[in-house]
Amino acid sequence: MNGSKHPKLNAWVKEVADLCTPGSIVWCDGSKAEYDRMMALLQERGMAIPLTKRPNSFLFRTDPSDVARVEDRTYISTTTQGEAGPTNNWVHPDELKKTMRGLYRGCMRGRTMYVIPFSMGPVGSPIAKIGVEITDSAYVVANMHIMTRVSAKVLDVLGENGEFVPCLHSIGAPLEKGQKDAPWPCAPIEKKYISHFPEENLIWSYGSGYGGNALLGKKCLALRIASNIARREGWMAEHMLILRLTSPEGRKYHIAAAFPSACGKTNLAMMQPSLPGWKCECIGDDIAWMKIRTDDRLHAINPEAGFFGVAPGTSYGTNPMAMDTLKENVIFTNCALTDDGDVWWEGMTEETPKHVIDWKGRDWPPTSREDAAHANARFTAPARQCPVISPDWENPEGVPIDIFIFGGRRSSVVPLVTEAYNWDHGVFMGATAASETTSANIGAVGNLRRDPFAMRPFCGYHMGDYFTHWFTMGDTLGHKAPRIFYVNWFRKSSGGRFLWPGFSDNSRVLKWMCQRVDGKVGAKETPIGLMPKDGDLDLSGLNIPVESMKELMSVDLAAWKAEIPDIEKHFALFGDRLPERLRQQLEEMKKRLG
Ligand code: TSX
Ligand code: MN
Repeated sequence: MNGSKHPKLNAWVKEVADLCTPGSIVWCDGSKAEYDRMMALLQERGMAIPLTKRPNSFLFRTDPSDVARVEDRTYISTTTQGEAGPTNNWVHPDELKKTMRGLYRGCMRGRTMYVIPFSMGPVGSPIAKIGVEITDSAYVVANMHIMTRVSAKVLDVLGENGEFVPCLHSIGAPLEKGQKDAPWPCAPIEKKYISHFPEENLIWSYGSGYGGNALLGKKCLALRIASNIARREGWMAEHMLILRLTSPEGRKYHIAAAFPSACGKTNLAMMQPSLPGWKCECIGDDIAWMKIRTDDRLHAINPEAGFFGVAPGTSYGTNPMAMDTLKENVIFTNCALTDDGDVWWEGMTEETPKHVIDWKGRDWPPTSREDAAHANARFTAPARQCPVISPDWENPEGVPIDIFIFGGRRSSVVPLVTEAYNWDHGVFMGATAASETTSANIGAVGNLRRDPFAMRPFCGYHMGDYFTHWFTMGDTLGHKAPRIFYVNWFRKSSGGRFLWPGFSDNSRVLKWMCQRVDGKVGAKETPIGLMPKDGDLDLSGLNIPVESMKELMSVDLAAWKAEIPDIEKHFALFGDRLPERLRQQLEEMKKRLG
């Protein structure tokens, strides 16, 4: 392939080539042969290490400075700062483009520029969107093959004047004649920019080759840019997993759930119920695009085609379905390498291998004080390889959502499950969602961080307006709106032990939610929401002491009242764009707490 039938696309590609001056240009077709060419090239350069234990799978090690998303270098660039809001970094588009053009000038010297046409969502689906990523990284090309739908068919759908989101990416490391390439070329932190121009649906990323900074279909397009488009067009782009739960009677329920990082979202997305007769299928583990369809219900699709998951902590104990997804055709990044040519990470096996090569490429004895795999080490794996992927995961119509779940990691105060009294109360739950930071997050361990709808790093406009959009969607959906719940799998006893077994046993909580949807069980009114009545949560086959269940379900009025100043401080951040309906919800909760 060499160009498209789309004059605007061809003009943009030429404009970028004139600016970045690559050695050559390659149009990608998403084929297996192309993937193999990328991997052959990356092996030749020593960047891809083939794994003898897993067919067609490779390990990559990034530069130690390029291991995660860079939130302080991420920008929402709108004409006014007010539009970006208090949770986003902002620079005026004219200034940011001037700076970045300076960086892009000649930045692909000595490298190949790849043009990747991709679809977020099944090609041709009415909910899907097309993007074109230009990148100078073969690692990005290979990952985009797995995470999105890359193909020549995308260009056919684009035709001569179809719409696409231009996504420009460079690692920011030109290669001069005779210069030896770095093991993982990238730019220093102060030259990294992850920029979004939502007023023109445009993405410019510079200086990082890592995941969320470089695979622009995911966080940049499917969340930050799509959240803007969704608000304008009346739909939702959310940081949510999607799963289908089927009851023993064969009734299907569809659940979308938002959790901040380190709460086990991918584990829940692939969870296998401990309750006999209940079945769970995965539709997506990270992003949901949801539109109101002709039945007036909210339908969700997973815009992605793969999983870009955190490896450490993933095991046959915590997520057997993910482990089975990782048997072949996987890209591993910053995992450790075993002596027999497999990957390893902390928490993968009960026994630590006697020797591995750590993520920095050094000999690692188990006595080392450092972890062998980076805490943010990743796998990139095709969703179709998941043994419990739903047969409807690529249904272009999406699946009708019955239930929204919000949650966070709280060692105290927040009970296992509460149901919102109504949509507005549910929006309040989402807007005040909070999680205690773990070693996998930024900041001190154990701090409470408010992460509204788990969208703090991903909402591409003013978060106060985003809350308003949620109210508007609820008004449109009326009685067909999904029910909203809040969960906390992580409450601990006064003695410091987890009170709830979690994982497969979370199906017991999901079952109660389904029964609530069907009006089959009642609920207890508490100041913080509706809760299961004694005996309604199916605990058959578990032996949790009655005292533990009491502690897990308790609502400590004093502790909840003590949360209010922090919620008020959080709300104050959004200034006059905080919807009145949220303030009202806070007042009502205060009244209920007495
Ligand atoms: O993912 C988790 N989930 C959701 C699973 C579907 N994790 C792992 C979080 C780290 C990313 C959990 N950890 C969950 C959970 O529900 N619960 C816990 C806390 C916990 C940890 C270990 C035990 C129990 C609870 N072990 C035993 O009870 C033996
Ligand atoms: Mn995510």
